[in-house]
Amino acid sequence: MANVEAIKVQSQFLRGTLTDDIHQATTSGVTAANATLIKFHGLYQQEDRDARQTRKQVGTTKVQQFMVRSKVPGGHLTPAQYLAHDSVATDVANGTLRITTRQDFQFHGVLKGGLKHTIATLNQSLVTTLGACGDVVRNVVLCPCGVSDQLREELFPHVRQLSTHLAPRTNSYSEVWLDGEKVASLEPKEEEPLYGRTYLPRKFKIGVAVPWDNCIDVMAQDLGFVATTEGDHLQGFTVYVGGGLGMTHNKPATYPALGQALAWIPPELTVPVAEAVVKVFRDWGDRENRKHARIKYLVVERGIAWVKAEVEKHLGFTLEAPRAVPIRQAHAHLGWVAQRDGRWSLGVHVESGRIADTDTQQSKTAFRAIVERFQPDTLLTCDQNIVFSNLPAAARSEIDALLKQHGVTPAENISPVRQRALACPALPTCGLALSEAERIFPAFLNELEQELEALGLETEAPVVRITGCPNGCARPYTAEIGLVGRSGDHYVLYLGGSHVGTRLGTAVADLVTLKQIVPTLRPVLRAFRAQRLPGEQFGDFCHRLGADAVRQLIAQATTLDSGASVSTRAVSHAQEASALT
Ligand code: SRM
Ligand code: SF4
Repeated sequence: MANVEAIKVQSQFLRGTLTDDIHQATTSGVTAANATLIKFHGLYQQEDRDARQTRKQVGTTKVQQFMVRSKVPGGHLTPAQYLAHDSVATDVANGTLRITTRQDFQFHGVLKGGLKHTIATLNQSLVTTLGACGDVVRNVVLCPCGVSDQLREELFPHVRQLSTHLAPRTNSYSEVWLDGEKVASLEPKEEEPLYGRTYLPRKFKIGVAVPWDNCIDVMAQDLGFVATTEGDHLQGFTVYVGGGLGMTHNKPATYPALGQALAWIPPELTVPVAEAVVKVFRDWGDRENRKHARIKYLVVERGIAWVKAEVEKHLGFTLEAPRAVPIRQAHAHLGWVAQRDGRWSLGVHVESGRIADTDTQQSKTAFRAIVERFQPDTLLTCDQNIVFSNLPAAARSEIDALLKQHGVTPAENISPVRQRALACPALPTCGLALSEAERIFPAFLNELEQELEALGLETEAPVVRITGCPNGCARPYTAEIGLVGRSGDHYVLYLGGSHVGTRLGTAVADLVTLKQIVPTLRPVLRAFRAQRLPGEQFGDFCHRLGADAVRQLIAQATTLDSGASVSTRAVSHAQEASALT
């Protein structure tokens, strides 16, 4: 058994010695076992890795800080919930709020003494952090498809039910963080009927999408539901199992995978089927090797038919065959949109999801002012953007002026390539980062925008995503251009994913320095301009050309440019990934 399994078993439903540990004033952090348990409570112990260098030079003690993740089902927040997050960011975190790639909010830089305040403030507004991280079902994501759409209204209750039904039940959360106080509608029961003492072998992710908008990357979820419709109404779901992206460099036994179609189900089976799939993972997932513990490995190794048979054993009946639901588009959800009820919603682009006040733009102040003044509901997107909904038409000009006054770029001025671009946090907070991501992304995107413009491709919107390591938090493997941190200044370049997240990219160049990424892309972009079919997207073009031809294009250009140094050898995991597409 992996060490984490023993920690879970001995923890008394995630209590450990946390109650004492968080009051221990002589240490900035918590014990190693508690550091594992707090993940289930939505917290990560971290060190500021910029400060680490100085600390090592001057020999001072390590100062631990915490990342706190709140769980926001379907990305939906009431005005009070948004404002609670805003105040925590100001009062006890590093002053920023970060929209995650799963529609949650994260705070960074919270000190141990600020944790209880953070959790209590969020709980007061009926937001929990329990189960935002850890070996449980994580936040359930949903396309914000049209705050104007009838369908979201029909889909959202499913998201809520999944979220509530699959949440951990332990009382330890309220005991440790809320001094035993329980906010009525968040009150958990002291037993874990689904999870038991060992919870799941690993994290488990669920997403709900519609065929005309895969902004949530449904095929990358452990369990994905794609709605089928009759007119404007929900008819049922085609269910996908076994998506997951994490891998380790040079370990071909680890690889990204897309979900495979399991069955079609009517809406009333959403929760029973989800529970059955989670139970199959609970009972059959690898509890020895955490690198092999995701459900994708069960699906690939035992086959989707085996998974279906196991799910049916739990359900006690046979499931219908999956229905084809071709996924057609994925939207950034930006700009003003008229709602069905006559009101309006506004999607605002947030670079890398970081809501902050800087010298050039004050999105944090602007967003707080919008929420305080107009009381909109807020939707966070899996592309790290934000949508304010239910706004009166009369508010539009005032909100536009407010955003302008605070330097927030309006949607129409965000270049197509930027709108859905994603970066993970990486340095300085993420302990697993091998390279930079969020901090270098704006400059990289500037360079890419200029290149696209120089080639006359500025209206193209290839999906670009970067991560500081191969864990895949910004989903680079389903992007059309994926950059994955290798070490320091070097990245692996993935091309050929689809614009709508239905195909994995392939690694076409390894150890590319940051400076060389755009020059490496240049010959491929030129070939795209010259040889694309009418309406063909960049990712589809790279896929049609094939990874070897793309590598050749890059190698030829590299030979011509004597200063460049790019290894185009195929990295072993790429072959695994493309074999699955
Ligand atoms: Fe992630 C671990 C950030 C979405 C795969 N992820 C981490 C940690 C907690 C680092 C750690 O374990 O010490 C990162 C915290 C960094 C920081 O300083 O904030 C982290 N992951 C994120 C977020 C914040 C990235 C973002 O840019 O928004 C996303 C939070 C989502 C949420 O609200 O729940 C985030 N992580 C993802 C996704 C994308 C998704 O789910 O759609 C993936 C790929 C899909 C998947 O799960 O396969 C992802 N994160 C991982 C993995 C690899 C898991 C694996 O199977 O190997 C790790 C490492 C681990 O779990 O050991 C990881
Ligand atoms: Fe950290 Fe890697 Fe995830 Fe980026 S992809 S947040 S570097 S774990």
